[in-house]
Amino acid sequence: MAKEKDSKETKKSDYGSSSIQVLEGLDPVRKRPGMYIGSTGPDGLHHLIWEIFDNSRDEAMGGYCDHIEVALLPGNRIRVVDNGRGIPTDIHPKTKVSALETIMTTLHAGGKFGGEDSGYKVSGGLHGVGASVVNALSVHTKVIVHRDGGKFEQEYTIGKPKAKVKKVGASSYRGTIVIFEPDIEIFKTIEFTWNRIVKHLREQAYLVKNVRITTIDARGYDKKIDTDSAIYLKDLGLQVPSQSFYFEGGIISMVAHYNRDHKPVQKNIFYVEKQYEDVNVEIALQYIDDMVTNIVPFANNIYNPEGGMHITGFKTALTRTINTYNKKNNIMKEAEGGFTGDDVLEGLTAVVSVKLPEIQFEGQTKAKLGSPEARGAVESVFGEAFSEFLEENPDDAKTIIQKMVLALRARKAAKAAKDSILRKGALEGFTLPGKLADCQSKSAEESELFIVEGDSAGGTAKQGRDRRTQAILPLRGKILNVEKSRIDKMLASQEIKNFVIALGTSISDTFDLSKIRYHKVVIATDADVDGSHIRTLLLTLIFRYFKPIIDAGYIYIAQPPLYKIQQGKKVFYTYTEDEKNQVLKDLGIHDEDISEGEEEAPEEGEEIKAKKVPGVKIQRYKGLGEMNAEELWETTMDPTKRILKQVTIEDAQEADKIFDILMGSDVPSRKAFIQSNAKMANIDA
Ligand code: 0RA
Repeated sequence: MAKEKDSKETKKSDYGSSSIQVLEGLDPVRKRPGMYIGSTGPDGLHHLIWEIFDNSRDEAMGGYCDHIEVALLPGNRIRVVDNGRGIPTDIHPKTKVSALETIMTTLHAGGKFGGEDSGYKVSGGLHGVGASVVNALSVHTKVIVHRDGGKFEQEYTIGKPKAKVKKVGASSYRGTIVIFEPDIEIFKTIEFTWNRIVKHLREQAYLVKNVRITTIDARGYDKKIDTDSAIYLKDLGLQVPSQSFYFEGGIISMVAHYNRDHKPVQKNIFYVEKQYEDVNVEIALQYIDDMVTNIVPFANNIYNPEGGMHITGFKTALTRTINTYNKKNNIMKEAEGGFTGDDVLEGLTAVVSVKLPEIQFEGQTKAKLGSPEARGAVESVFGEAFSEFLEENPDDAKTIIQKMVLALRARKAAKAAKDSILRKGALEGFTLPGKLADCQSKSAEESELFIVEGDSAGGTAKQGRDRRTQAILPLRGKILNVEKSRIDKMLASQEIKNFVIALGTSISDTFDLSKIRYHKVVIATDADVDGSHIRTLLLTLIFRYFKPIIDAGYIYIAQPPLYKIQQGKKVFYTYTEDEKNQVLKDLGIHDEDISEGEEEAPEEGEEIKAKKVPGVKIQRYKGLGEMNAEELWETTMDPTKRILKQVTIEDAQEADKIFDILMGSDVPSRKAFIQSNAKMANIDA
């Protein structure tokens, strides 16, 4: 903590305890924790840290604090320290208790929620309700405040003060220390993820420049740590993991970090920070020599994976500014038709961060910013500043626009190719592919399409299926040779064309979900490298071109069993390692009965592994091809017995990312990915 400085005090003298509004007690938080922290799973658990950290971060954004430390302590405790003004400890006129107590025990209370003259007004909306929520969900909380020459403290048990705020000594420091232990009754399992905390805090350090953010993982430290008197634990020199972040450049550093392994097409990173009415807009961007777009949106320092109003405004202004500049300077006549939104996004890395007093998100999560005023503010601030940037950096403007011309040409070529494919009616489904063994039913609702790997698995599945409702489409193994996803290139692959025709929906402009021929599309590839490649490719294709099918819940992944266990006439299929062990136990078989080694030497190319147990045969399946038709039906296709995993957008997104790494032009990432996955060689989507 820093020594107390007078200059900090005078900055907001009216910001004492009187601006704190009082709302209600904490019972609702314990009754419905999900309402306040999103969930009581790992997300909610980590949210507690962000919530306490946010208060310190807001102090930093107000210019009152420049070092924050988040420590993981033994016994599931978290400790957050800052060198800000310290939570006021004087008596609140309305409640007659100290401001500290009010902030810690009253819902929605805190300087940040006060009136016009309260501190930096940034809260995360619904979930930004602060320290009292964390207090309510913790078995034990302690706050230590250094302020006004004294050291004060108060402790709480599930949100209730154990005693009044006490002055426990003198102090020449300023700042706040909060230590809390989440309540196991609420969270069931308490497991903090170090990497997740590091990632979040690094992101925050970019967003709040010139603030040092330290984190330290002292969970495994076996001697006592004096968490009451120590200030920053990092200074104690404990031999435990720690990280420290400080970025002078803020989001400029963030863009540079994202682009670190890429060739930039512009020399100078664009940057603007400006207030527009109530909205603060901060944007940094740089184009790289690649096709991918990476726009990273934040609203009040909360990441918005689905974008929202700020991103809409950003894209509008970007397209308009580029087209205006190009027209005026006539860099590329070819672009007379104008660049589309897609043309100007290729190869763009941008961080768009807005801050606004009354924030609204769309839907239940904070994934998408809803506040309409953010749109106009970004459009105006960014449009003006980016236009200026282009004028002032004509070399950068030229290389950026040249890159966009490439995108425009590729787009036009792809459209021509696609149009010709579509015109030929190749996808209209008049002629179903010969490889498809269709089902008899014409009702999509009851029909299922199984996509299997290779003709041999296709043959088995054809014999094993219920031909009335189940169709089989075998795909040839090596279909991965699809270049980066221009639609014409995708459709040049016969295997993919077969899949699209079998679906019946067509693709792109002519896509029509209502024409889908199966309400269950089941990807049933093997559990080996090739199998996961094909699965990844299919999920990527579906994610990029058939997202509504995922949204409709029609895409599934088959879950064939891992083991077949046979004892005499009894047969058990088990789908997990645990299940297998349970079955063996039920059969009265113990570990010592199982000897290592193959029961029968596997033939070449065959992957049956067996363990020796007298009288019992344990067979491990590696692929569907190892099963006969009856087994395949019983374990994987029979609707009354099989397990299907419904694919979510997140699964598909993940596959898309992996696909990008495997197939994309980002060579360093691909190398890193392949190296780090070489052992497993199993890209599970
Ligand atoms: C209310 C008013 C003031 C500061 C704070 C809250 C405050 C809260 C937290 C939580 C963690 N660290 C914090 N630092 C400050 C302003 C007090 C003043 O005017 O001096």
